[in-house]
Amino acid sequence: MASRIFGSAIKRREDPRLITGQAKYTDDFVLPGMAHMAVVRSPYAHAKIKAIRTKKAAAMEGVLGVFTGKEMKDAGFGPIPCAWVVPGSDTKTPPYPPIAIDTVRYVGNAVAIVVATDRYLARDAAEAVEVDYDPLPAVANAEKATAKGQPQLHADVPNNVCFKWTVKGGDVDAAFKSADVTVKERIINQRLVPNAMEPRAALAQYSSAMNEVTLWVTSQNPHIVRFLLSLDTGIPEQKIRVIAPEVGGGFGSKIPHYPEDSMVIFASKVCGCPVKWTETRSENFRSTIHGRDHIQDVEMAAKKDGTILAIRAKVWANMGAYLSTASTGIPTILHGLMLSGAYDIKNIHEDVYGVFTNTTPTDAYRGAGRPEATFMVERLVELVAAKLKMDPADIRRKNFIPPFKDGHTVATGLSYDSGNYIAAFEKALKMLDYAGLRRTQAELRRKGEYIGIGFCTYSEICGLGPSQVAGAVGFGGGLWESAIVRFHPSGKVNVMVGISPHGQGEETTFAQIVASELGVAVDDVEITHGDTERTPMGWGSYGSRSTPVGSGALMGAITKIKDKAKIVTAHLLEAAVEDIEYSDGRFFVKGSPGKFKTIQDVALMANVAWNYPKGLEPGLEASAFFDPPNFVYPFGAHIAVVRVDVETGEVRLERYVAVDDCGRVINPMIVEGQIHGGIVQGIGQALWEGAVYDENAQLLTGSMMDYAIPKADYFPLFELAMTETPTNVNPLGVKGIGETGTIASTPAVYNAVMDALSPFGIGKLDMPLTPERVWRAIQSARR
Ligand code: MCN
Repeated sequence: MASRIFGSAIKRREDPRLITGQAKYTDDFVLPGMAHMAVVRSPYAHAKIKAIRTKKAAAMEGVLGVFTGKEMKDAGFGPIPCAWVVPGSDTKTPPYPPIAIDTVRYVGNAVAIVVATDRYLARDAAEAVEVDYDPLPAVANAEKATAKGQPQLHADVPNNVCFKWTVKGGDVDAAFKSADVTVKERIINQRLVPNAMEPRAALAQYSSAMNEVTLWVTSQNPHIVRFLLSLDTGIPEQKIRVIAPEVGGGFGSKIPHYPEDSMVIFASKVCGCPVKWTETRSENFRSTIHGRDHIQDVEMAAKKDGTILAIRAKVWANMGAYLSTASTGIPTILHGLMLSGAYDIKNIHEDVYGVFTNTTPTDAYRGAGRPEATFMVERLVELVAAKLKMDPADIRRKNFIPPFKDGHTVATGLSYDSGNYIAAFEKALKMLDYAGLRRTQAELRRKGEYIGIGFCTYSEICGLGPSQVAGAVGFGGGLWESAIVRFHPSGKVNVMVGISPHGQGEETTFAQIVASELGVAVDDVEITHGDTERTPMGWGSYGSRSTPVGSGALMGAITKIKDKAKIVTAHLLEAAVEDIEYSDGRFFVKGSPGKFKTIQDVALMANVAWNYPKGLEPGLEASAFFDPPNFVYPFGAHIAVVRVDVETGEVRLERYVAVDDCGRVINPMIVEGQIHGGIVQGIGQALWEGAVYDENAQLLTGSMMDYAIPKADYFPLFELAMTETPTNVNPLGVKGIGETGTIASTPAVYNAVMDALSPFGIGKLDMPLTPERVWRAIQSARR
């Protein structure tokens, strides 16, 4: 029984409450005497604040108070801390006041807050707050912002350069000199706006008698938020309880500790009542972090036979106006170190400039750094193939890192855990019938119909940990996880974990692990997460780390439970502990499988402790911590087939084949769901999504009317398959899967569109590949 639970597609236990409206999100909480907060935000991208007149708003019905940044500062609330300072880069971390004090630096920057008895009164009063601005010139483009004479965002950050960071391996100059071919490209990896279904929200209940606070907040990592709040609110960490109740998606955008977290705590403190803030969708566009936004100048060198020799790149990464929690790590560690992708590229050199601009701060958005790296490499590989007139499948075959099980070190210094790239790729090609499809493509072209086939073969870094590396790369926290497994007398189990899933399904998969390992029914296992008072410390759910790292902690606790159960069983069966074995839910005496105790028998006896080994602690509960020895590196091959309507420029997805490898799979249905969502999100970037700022750094795409996110009916059924290459960095051999789809699908679809357009001589277009952009390119090619 037991072994079948791990690896089976049981239904997500989270879903009934989610689809019947019984789940409780932050905005659903209503506390007695609760007030509401609205935020006055800057309409200017860059301006001095000359005056803030609050009298009129303060006098409005129901208004409890109107507060400015200065008042918050005077009350002891400090700047929002950045948790990642890139080592060796002289990172500038100018203060990020939760409410701007004398200067606003992006559209949406908070200027004042209003607290009122009702949400709508608060918003009306926020409109009555009068702010006099002295507008300043603004800049939104990261490369431009570094030029002389451009607006300066922060006094002590010359040319707006937040950091310069370099990654180097091998000898790039020599490789370029010895190359037969080189290719060059400027890639704009455009800015994206995360749009979780549930916008952000925060509700604070502060107690002045105790100087303690409970914060309900839309967070992917409540323990990190608590730690950071202890640094900027002046409330000691043990007095802060952070609860992430149901969280309706995050995709990275709910990692940061946001200004509004501090604002509601401040407001609750000064108003003496609980205070809630819930973001509107248009606030989400301006004030929740954005993702990507790289300008990349890239080159690749290769031999005539297609052997890739080197990559050289210079990247301007737009950090926005301030540093968000994890922002500096994205274009450096998670991007720059991954430039080898799935290939054996011996020489790599990249310079990354992190740049402040008058835009919303950027931070992690699904994939975070790896989509930007993968797109770069996958484009360069295609360009080299085109120049050498090589089949894009063959150039990949030629350059893959050969299969490995126990580590492979790439030029950037990372040691990949395990991989078999060629196997995943060949499987995908077979599913597609690649040769047949190329023939079909040629026939269609003769009829004036244009389909394109696009590849992405990737390797990505996730399962973020170990902590030592976190420290070495400048991350201000740890990257281990912890878990507590508690058996009740009835044999039922409570598991408390430090991770904080928000849609991914670990309440189901972690119960599957406990059930498989200990011989209890899945439904007898309850998983608790997302509350700093009810769960042990954890560093959060992002970087597809909950399963690879979190399951390591869970397995540690399970092992301790098994060890103790053996002692109890030995006592009950009057046998030696060394003779007790465990299999399929039974603890038995070696050689006599009929003489056994179940975990439920043991749980009862351990809890009542009537007939119990002398000196052994009662109870059946264990806690464990797990710090992995390395990251994990899932990989795979995605292939998109698109049809371009040359009269309208519309791109339609005809087929999508994906073979992914995340090591051992706990729940194939959940894994498929993760891949589906990821693929859709990545295709959003390729075809439709993009945040656009004008020359005054006004956000032109500030609503769903101007920013297109994908809809289900745009897609064919995805054809998915897996290969299984376990990792040896955690006890279960599992790698993460939460981001692979997003990382792989953008280049796969982009490459497919370029393939379709190749008869027109079109080799490059900026994303998103909207019908208008594609149509214009075809028109000008025809002319
Ligand atoms: N899983 C599995 N077998 C494996 C690997 C994973 O069964 N070998 C299961 C896991 O147990 C879990 C799910 O797949 O149920 C995803 O696990 P994992 O890859 O560990 O990713 P995380 O749980 O750490 O989630 C983070 C990842 C990221 S970084 C983003 S961004 C993202 C994503 O997950 N945001 C999401 N998927 C999301 N899905 C939803 N619904 N909402 C988001 O905000």
